[in-house]
Amino acid sequence: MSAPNKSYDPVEVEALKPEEIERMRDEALAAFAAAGDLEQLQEAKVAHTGGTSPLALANREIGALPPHAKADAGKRVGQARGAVSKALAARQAELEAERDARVLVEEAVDVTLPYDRVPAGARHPLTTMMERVADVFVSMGYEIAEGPEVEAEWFNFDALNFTPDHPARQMQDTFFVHGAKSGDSDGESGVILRTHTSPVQARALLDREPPVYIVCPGRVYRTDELDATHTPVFHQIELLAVDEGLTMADLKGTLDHMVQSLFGADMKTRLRPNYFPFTEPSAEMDMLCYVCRGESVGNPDKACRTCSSEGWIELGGCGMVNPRVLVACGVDPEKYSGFAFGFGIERMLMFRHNVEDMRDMVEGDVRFTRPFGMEI
Ligand code: FA5
Repeated sequence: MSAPNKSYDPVEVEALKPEEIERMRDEALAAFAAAGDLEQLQEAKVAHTGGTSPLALANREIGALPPHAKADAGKRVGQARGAVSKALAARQAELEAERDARVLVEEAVDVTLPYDRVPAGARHPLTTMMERVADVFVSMGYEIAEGPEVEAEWFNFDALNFTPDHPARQMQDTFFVHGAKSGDSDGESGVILRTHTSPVQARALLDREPPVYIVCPGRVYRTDELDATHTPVFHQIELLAVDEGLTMADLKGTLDHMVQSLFGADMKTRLRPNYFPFTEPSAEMDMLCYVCRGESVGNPDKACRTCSSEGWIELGGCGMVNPRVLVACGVDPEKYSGFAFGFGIERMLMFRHNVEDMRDMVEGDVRFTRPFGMEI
């Protein structure tokens, strides 16, 4: 409080008496302290700092004081109002902190609780890989063709120029559903699980008139043991083109286009002589190593695990359709020629995504499929 001023009568205005102002201040401070939550504090704030609060009204009275008394009264009211707004801010911060702490507890989520929602599924990477390859050919105008997995021996072998004593027909390579009926004068075909997608070549040629451009993704079966690089049930993609004037150059161009679409514009393929009964000439097709692009060859500093530093990866088999197959399917080999190729999707997935063990693809563990994304 200021020093007594003889020419000033503090009793001139009741509301500005020093003890009155102290009372107003103390009441405000007590109301703030008593407010138990932010709502009550808001009410106390309106009552003690609002336009009609005692201190605001007292402030207005200052104007009515004689000039010599204004400064002293103004100082007292100002100090009281300052103390009130400081106490209000402090209590506000206190109550907000309490509220935040309470909300954190009340709205806490236990992320370790067992989760009862069914996780969204996704297609297997083998399926999406197969579709991706098929799409390359669909965009070139090829048609998707299908054939049965339980297949007539005739389509799987005879129509494709496999001789009756070909080793692939043996029980150790092929799952037989039942063999040819013995003593059957019509020589009725046995029934097997198809060992490759090539029987769809014969089915497509019997179904359609050339020109024929088909791509066939599908599941095939062999009596191979399940190991890191083999499975008894796997997937192949078959391609067949039969038209007038097709040559090995068309085959090579198509293969290059496929690997460039799937692996990048600098990709290329190479052909190595091979033998398949249903193509002549036949070749093994390799593509430039997807990882080292051939740079690991003769370069121990850049050794490549994907291609064992050979620079090339084996993709599958291919060749010009054997005229005997065309004849067996009623197509004139004098007029038409064709090319075909087929390869394994599991092997492609292995080297494209560095999968070291093929068994991971068939065990159905989502920890394997999840990194491929939830593509549907
Ligand atoms: C064939 O199956 C021929 N039908 C391919 C063909 C089509 C040649 C058209 C000419 C014209 P092959 O037996 O090599 O060929 O098998 C092709 C691919 O299937 C192999 O390169 C390999 O990638 C895959 N494959 C073969 N056996 C298995 C297996 N047990 N597990 C996983 N993939 C396999």
